[in-house]
Amino acid sequence: PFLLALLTHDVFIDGSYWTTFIDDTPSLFQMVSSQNRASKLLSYLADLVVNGSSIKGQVGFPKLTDEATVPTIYSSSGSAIDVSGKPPAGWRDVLLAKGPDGFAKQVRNFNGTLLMDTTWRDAHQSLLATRVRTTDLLAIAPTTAHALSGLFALECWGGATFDVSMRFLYECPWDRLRKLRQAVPNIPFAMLLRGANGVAYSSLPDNAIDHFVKQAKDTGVDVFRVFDALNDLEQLQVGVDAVKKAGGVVEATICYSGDMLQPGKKYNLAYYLDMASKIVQMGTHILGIKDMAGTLKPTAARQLIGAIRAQYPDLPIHVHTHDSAGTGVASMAACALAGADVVDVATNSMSGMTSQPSISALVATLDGDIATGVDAAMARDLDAYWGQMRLLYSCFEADLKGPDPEVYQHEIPGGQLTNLLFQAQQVGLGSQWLETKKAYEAANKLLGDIVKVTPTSKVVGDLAQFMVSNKLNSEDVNKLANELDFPDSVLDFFEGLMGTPYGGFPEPLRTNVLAGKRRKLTGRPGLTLEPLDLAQIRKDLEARYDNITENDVASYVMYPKVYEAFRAMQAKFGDLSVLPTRYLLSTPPLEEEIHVNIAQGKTLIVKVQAIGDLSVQTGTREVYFELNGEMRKVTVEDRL
Ligand code: 3PY
Ligand code: ZN
Repeated sequence: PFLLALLTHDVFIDGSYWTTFIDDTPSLFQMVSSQNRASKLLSYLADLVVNGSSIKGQVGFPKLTDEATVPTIYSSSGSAIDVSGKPPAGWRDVLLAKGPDGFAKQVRNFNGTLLMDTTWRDAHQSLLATRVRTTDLLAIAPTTAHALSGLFALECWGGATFDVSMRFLYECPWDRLRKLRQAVPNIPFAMLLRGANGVAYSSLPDNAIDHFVKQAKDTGVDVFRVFDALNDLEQLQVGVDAVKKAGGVVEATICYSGDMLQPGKKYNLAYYLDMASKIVQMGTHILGIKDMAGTLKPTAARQLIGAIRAQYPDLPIHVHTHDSAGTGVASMAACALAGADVVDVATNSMSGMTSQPSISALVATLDGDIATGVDAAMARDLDAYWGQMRLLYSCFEADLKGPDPEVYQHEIPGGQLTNLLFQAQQVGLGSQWLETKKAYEAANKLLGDIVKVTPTSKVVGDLAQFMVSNKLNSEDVNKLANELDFPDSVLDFFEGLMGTPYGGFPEPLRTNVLAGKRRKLTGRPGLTLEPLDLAQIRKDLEARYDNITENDVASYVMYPKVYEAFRAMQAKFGDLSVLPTRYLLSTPPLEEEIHVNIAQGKTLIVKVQAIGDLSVQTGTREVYFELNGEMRKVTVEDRL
């Protein structure tokens, strides 16, 4: 490409070049770089045209075949708001002015209940397999900064988004955070941190968590919801300490498990109050209550929040739920009435069922009683965009039809419920789904009725699927425990790599499962993990890849294999985050103009013109393109 750039340069063509022409003409290198990018992009499109989408988990094609339109929002006087201007001051301005302590105090003093919008993280994690891409978030970010300027926060990062963005969407999660931060200066950003597991599936060395959290804070996260999947306080503390050191807002969180209204429940009001007191001792700006399965019924919500509020009048309380059972709005309204300071909702088109309750439904429920700081009309108008996104990402829908009343029995967290249903639908067996839910309940009992949320929910899900596919009941598992070849996640759990469950591990099951395979950890896993040599990791990465930053080090530490695959994909196809989603997921129609902004002010206009016949000798096809008016041909292997 460099030679081509040189040979086609005007100065070369008219023969007027001079000896230092190459050194004096940096634009030649820029031309090469954009030609490289264009070639890589054409390689991706050629592969897409011949072999179909490479995005995992996709079934069918987007129902939205046009560019999504960004709605206009209007001020209370009825005039259209110019969203390219500075957005109104929000809670982030309070945070920047007063720091985390002053921010938390002001949140507690707010006369009403604030809202956190989870649309950019948990809602699409729960409904659309976490597949919403940066470009589609960025397109609505300026309008969101204006329309929802009164939000407590936008949850936009962490949880599964980190892993999925690199693994399945070929995008850099840090790049997403940085770009969104630039577009939304006024609303705090929140992330979900899995305590000592960071955003991974088991514990990492403590210094890896410190490093990751500092990067997250410096790149744009303000509020860190930190939980541990077994409510193990030692594991929780690792994440909390990391956030304190980084200067973020700490939201140390209790995972609500089961239904505390049921008599004889392991996780009852006394358990939660004890946990709350230990978290207060640990020191947190905000107390989080995370109802990941949506089993916090309105009466339980009133009792739980009421009791914590009575004991800790000054403590800000923030509640999270999923609407799986259909009670989300009622439960969050109950929390608000009982004194919660913040509750979670999602934009209407991305709410309900396994996602968070609807923002407009909750605002309407509280109307006349409790202020939320959210403009109801703007929230409604903004949602027009998300209605279109639901169509664009329709190929990742699990297609749940209504609330699942069995959630009180199986206690499957929202995101996992859609995931397991989707997998059962792929096998095509309706009965398999009912069996999976029953097996999940049985697996949970076998494991000792544990708190179920990533990564422990994966342990229960893996054991349930293992039982279904091997036709085992609970008795068989107990009897055959030392012979069975359990999934890795089950071994990790019993080894103690995810911490210790409340009430301890079930015995003799633990001993039998581990026999001859794994040791039994006694303390928290981080105590036996050597600190990482982060400077050396950086040097090693620099030797292998260009443009390594501390963000890359953090990505590699969290998911080494995923990071390597992501870089390999980038080396082959370039930065795919610039491609509009409908062209990533479905073949562009012949002759349709595809506009791709590869850099500021640099747009490629591509048309697919024809697809050649299959060459039987080479197993390849030729795809013909027009690129910015010029013909291009790409040869690609036909893998179908
Ligand atoms: C995650 O850890 O990804 C979760 O969403 C837990 O609820
Ligand atoms: Zn959630």
